[in-house]
Amino acid sequence: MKIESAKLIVCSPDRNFVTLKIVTDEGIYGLGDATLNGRELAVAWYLTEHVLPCLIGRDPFQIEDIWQYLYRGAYWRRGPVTMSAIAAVDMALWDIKGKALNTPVYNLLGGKSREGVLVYTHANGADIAEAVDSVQRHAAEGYLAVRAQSGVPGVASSYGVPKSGKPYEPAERGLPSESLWSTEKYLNFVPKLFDAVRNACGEDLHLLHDVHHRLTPIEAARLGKALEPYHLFWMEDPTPAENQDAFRLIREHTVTPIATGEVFNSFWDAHDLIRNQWIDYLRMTIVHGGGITALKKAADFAAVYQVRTGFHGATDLSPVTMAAALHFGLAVHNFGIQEHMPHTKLTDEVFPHAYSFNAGYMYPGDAPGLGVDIDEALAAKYPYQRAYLPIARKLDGTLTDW
Ligand code: EZ4
Ligand code: CO
Repeated sequence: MKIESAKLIVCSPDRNFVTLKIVTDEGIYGLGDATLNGRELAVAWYLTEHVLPCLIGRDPFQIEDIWQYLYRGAYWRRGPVTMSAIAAVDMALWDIKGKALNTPVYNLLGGKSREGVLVYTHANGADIAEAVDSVQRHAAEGYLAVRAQSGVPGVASSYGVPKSGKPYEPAERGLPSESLWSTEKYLNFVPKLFDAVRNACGEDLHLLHDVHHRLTPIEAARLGKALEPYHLFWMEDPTPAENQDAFRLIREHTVTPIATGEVFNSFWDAHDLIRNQWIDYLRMTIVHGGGITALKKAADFAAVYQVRTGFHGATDLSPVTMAAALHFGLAVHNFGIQEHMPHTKLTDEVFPHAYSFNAGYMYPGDAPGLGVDIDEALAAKYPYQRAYLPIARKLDGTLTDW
């Protein structure tokens, strides 16, 4: 089998997605997600101009060699644009191999280690009462794990809280919006939120919280300690992770489990975090981390240190990445949990898929390959629209981490 052609489908069914389609001379095709939120066209052009011409005529079964060709062969390594482009190719090749061998991708990754993939979803509210209500509603829908975020009194447009009535979607069309941030108000508030949520929901529900890189290490240590009575499943991205050593300080002060890595694009971003056991869950994603091939190696390394996976799964990860993550999560031994922020109805129509949710777990389905397709005619009706993630400023106007 040979790769005959490859193309990009850039569309915006409620939000932007960049999808790679690789077609073989046997008529089998594979899909890969190349969506990098707010920087979509950089990846699309990187693929179109620099990567796709090199793929034509290659054997799509040689996934490892093609990965090395695109990684080492570029000379310039790492970075979100490069690694998302490599990931898209990698996903499409695993999809093709599964279809050619008539088996779901989880079978190519070692087979089922479990029957379903535990997922957590997002609950949020403008205040504590609304947030508690939202957690309870998601638990009633069957979720066994829920992330709770709430508006912080005195801080307009807090992370994770939607503008009235709409589901939360961080990227917005047009230029970047601005949100405000106060560490002091947040740190005083969050323990009260989890006291209320835990009291209302009992001991069994898994509760998670995303700090979204807003704290210094010592502030994160204080928060982790304050949240210990509510035994969170994890505290996410407590501090930016460019300096992996920052997590040592947090670890020395609290037993609240820590998850990080949704912005990582290389195993090396996580190397010290894992080998020093400063984190409990690795949030790298298949799309931004270089594909299934790269993440399998990262997960296997993490397994040696009892670090589990907890992959990013917000709406900017397309249904193709979602499917890849579910196959991966069903197979690897050290799977922990998978984030699930459901896509809109329109997105699901553009990407028909075999995966499903039932009673707290997701299932990749048994279709060959990844089990996701794209309706190109429908996608064409929703052209790309420029969109950005917000930026954040402190109350005095200083730009800070969003
Ligand atoms: O900020 O998906 O855990 N989920 C998150 C998301 C991310 C966006 C970035 O594109 O942190 O809200
Ligand atoms: Co996050």
